[in-house]
Amino acid sequence: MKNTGFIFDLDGVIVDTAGYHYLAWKKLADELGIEFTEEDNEQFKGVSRQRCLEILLEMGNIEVEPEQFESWLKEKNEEYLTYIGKMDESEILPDVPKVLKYLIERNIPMALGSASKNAAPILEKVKLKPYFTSIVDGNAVTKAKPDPEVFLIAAKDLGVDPKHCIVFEDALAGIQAANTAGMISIGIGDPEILAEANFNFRDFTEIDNDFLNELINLEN
Ligand code: B16
Ligand code: MG
Repeated sequence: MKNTGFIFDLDGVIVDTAGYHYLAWKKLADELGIEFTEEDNEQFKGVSRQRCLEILLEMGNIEVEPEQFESWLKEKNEEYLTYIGKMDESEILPDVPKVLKYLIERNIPMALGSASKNAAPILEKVKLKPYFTSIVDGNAVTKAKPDPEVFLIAAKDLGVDPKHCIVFEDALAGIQAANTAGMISIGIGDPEILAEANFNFRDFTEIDNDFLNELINLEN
């Protein structure tokens, strides 16, 4: 039988930490006198911390020295970590554990492929870390999505041919990264935004075992 691997993004797929990112960015934006709304926060999804701060400063027409930039990055992350520290299993998105259990019972190797440098502690807080053979996060990559690097490293770690990898993603850049890697992309969220995905679902409650079996046995 063909070896299939499953790769999951974190924020927006397994847990919804976008609200915490928003609160932490909003606090910094307020300090800097930059208007920052939840709508603005949409463009931060799936984007690296560094790039988020660059965008925020562009919004406020602020230019800074590298040292100040690093200090604001640190400040934002420390605020974000105060929220992460309080997370527990109740914040796992609906039916995610059901899907992870189904796959692990069938010995399907799974990896995390996230832009977040906080991915491992978050998985620990929500007690899902044992499901993943490999965690490829913002510390492991040099190029951000839509570059396929994160997913290609995950495939290598799993020992699975990229064309036999299935990627679950909530950000368009992530879908594009999966497609460029030659993987099967599954959009979780708004099907219009994620129209480039091979398959689309609003969330995991729409994914049943028949579909998972189809993915496991997909001839591609
Ligand atoms: P951190 P994902 C992404 O997670 C978030 O969607 C994005 O908003 C955040 O800026 C990025 O992680 C970096 O996070 O500050 O924790 O390193 O969707 O790629 O799992
Ligand atoms: Mg995401």
